[in-house]
Amino acid sequence: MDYKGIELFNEGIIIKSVENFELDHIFECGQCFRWNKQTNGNYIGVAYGKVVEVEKKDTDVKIYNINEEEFNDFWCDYFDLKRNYTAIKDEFQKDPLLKRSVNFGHGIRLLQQEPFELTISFIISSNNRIPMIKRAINNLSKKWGKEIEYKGEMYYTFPTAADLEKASIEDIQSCSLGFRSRYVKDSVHRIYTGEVNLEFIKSQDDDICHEELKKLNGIGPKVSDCIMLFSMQKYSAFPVDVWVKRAMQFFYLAPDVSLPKIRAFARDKFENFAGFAQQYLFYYARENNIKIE
Ligand code: 8HG
Repeated sequence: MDYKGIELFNEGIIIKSVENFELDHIFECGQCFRWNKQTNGNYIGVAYGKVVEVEKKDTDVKIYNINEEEFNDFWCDYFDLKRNYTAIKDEFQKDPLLKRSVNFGHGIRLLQQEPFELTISFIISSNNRIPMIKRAINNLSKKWGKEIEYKGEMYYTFPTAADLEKASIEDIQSCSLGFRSRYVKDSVHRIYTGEVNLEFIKSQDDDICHEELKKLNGIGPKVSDCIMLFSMQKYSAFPVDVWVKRAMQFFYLAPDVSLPKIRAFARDKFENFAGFAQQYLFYYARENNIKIE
């Protein structure tokens, strides 16, 4: 457990003495698209149909707009608070190469996000940049999600498969999804009809989960790894995008290694913790704009 307990305050709950929890590291490390930094440093996000605000105060974390029951039933796992990240980092820090990335992103935690939202979001992520991905997801949510007011502002939940099934291909295109629109349309339909069951896929072991997700159009190995890592708790996943490729080349491998070889090397090296290693590497490489000669 990475926290001591919780207390209540009038607007939500306070998680006491939290370890390994930095807002910027968690929300900017590439795993989520619906959390935004506010001018006061807090983050506001929409997840599982709720608007939630998070603030860090010394070693306490305040979560606005949730109650104790919701924390215990749900948000505690969403923030992966039962996991001991110190133990993971201690192991990684034995590797002098990984140590630099771990120290840099020391407050990263992998959020346990919603499988449908992440499937659609990471289909949108292919060949795309994070600000554009965020914009497209926001457009879809505005058009097909549910409106919720928080502190006088309007927020939108991520649409359900039933909500999105109503959207035509033109509607989806108008949300700036480009060539990914037809992949989203097709995946939504197959999930909506039950032909593809994400909960069943989530219940399978890592390799089957990876293969099953790839059966959807628009999902290759990298997108499949992101979905299983960020919403299905499959921690042997090692998504290799351009940043992780550069980081692996920079730290471990020759420059001409192929993506599947990088993935295999990392899964062999980090085993069931590959996904955590990947996140420290992705955040380090992207924030420091590392380049390979
Ligand atoms: O957390 C991520 N890890 C990896 N390996 N790739 C990611 C993450 N988040 C994210 O958006 N991507 C992909 O990287 C999507 C997009 O193709 C690119 C943006 O830098």
